[in-house]
Amino acid sequence: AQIINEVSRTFNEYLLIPGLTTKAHTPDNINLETPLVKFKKGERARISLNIPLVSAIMQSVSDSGLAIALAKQGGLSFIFSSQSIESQVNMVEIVKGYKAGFVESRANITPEHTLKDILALKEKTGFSTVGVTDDGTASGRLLGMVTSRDYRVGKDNEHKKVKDFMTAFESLIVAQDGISLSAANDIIWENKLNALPVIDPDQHLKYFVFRKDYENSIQNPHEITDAEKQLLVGAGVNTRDYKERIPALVNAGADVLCIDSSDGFSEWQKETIRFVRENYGNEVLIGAGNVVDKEGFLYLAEAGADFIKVGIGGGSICITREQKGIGRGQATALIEVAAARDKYFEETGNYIPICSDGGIVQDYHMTLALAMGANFLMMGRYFARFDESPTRKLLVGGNYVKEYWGEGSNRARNWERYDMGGSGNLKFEEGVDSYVPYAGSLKENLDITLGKIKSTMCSCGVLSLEEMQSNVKITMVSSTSIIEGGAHDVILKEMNS
Ligand code: MZP
Repeated sequence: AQIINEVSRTFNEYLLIPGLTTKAHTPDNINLETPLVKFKKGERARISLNIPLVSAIMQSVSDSGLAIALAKQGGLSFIFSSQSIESQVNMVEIVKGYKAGFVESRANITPEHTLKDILALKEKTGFSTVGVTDDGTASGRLLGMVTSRDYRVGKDNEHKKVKDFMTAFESLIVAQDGISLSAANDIIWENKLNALPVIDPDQHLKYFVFRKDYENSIQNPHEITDAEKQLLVGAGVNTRDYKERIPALVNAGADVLCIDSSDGFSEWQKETIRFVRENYGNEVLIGAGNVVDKEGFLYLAEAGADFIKVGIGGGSICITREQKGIGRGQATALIEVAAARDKYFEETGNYIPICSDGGIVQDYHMTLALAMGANFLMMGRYFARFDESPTRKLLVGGNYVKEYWGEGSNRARNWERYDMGGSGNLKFEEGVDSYVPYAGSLKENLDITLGKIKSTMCSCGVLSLEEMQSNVKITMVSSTSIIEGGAHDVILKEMNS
């Protein structure tokens, strides 16, 4: 074997050194925009993000609820691929349909709630839509509230309930999957509803959108147009069923795809990218990974990846390093791949953004990763803590927690992510099932995190991520100076009380 003597390092072992802060270096002037996909010298990326954060391709992180919340803040989610094609497509459609009034809420409303309770929830959450689905699960998660058995449209008393809700909310959605358009229109006529039946290409009803003034008139059937598709959403794919999954996701309107694998330096990934290029040219955007060195980067760059993810074994729920002995300290992997990306750009004129995936623990690790050359960051643990993540919030040992499990755990059974060929199943676990501390709403937390990133950039005297990558100085720290960085040699009051 070739032995690399350089120790591979994590973010914790580095700090940023302040540069000159001028009067122009204020948080309001900081621009966090970043390219998501490759572009040629002198051109701009077809998709850029307003903030350099994406959520992990994981069951316990990226469903439509989180995707909507993050896209609204300028980031992007990759809807997890360890589910049926149909249900992944459904989640993508929910995000893309959001503008058409499809979904807006995460408050847990039960049939027991009175209108007064709901108004209080509305006040608290700022959500403006309440929804009803057939079974309260599946697509019900998007609204996660009441079932249409409780509030079926068309019966007098429930009609009243609909009316009550309408005084509190902008729109009410009742999913009645699969009803024909004419049956949907009958319901609307019979009940004198001002509702928009949203239909699929087969003219079957997907859902109604009720308007605030729903008693006034009857609207024409309404299909989601390309103008209403405003929120960005990505979707994970694997190297097994990509010939079926990719066309379905493209049809559903996914803006960008990403091959989800723990080790992306493989012919399987090259074949998957080739499938996209042969069938869609450069129209469909697809990222690949994960890699941890320049050879892996160059292989996927040459294969035609639109962005490349970096990181093996650094994820908070990941035990790949223990199980297989592969991986690399995240900071070292990132620094090497960023240098390879820059050299590749110099030589070919093609800039391929890189994403640092996994291992972010502190907010300042994000700033470090961006300064080390990441164009954007993928995080699981960070987002799993929020209200909008799809998992249960539980009270454990007196503290609120959210569930968070790895794609390589027995719970997720995402064997395609760890596929090394041969017959398909999860042969051994590479991830754990865990809890993370519950942290509240995505927006509130993200505002604080972005505030910290911007403040650090002001300290470093830079206004954009590009400037940060070229100008900032980073220093390694000894283990003793890491201790110096926390509160030390004092008796903390809260520990004593
Ligand atoms: P983190 O943000 O929780 O530290 O890491 C999230 C990343 O860990 C994911 O984006 C993915 O690359 C990786 N991951 C997901 N599941 C597993 C696993 O079960 C894993 N081992 O390593």
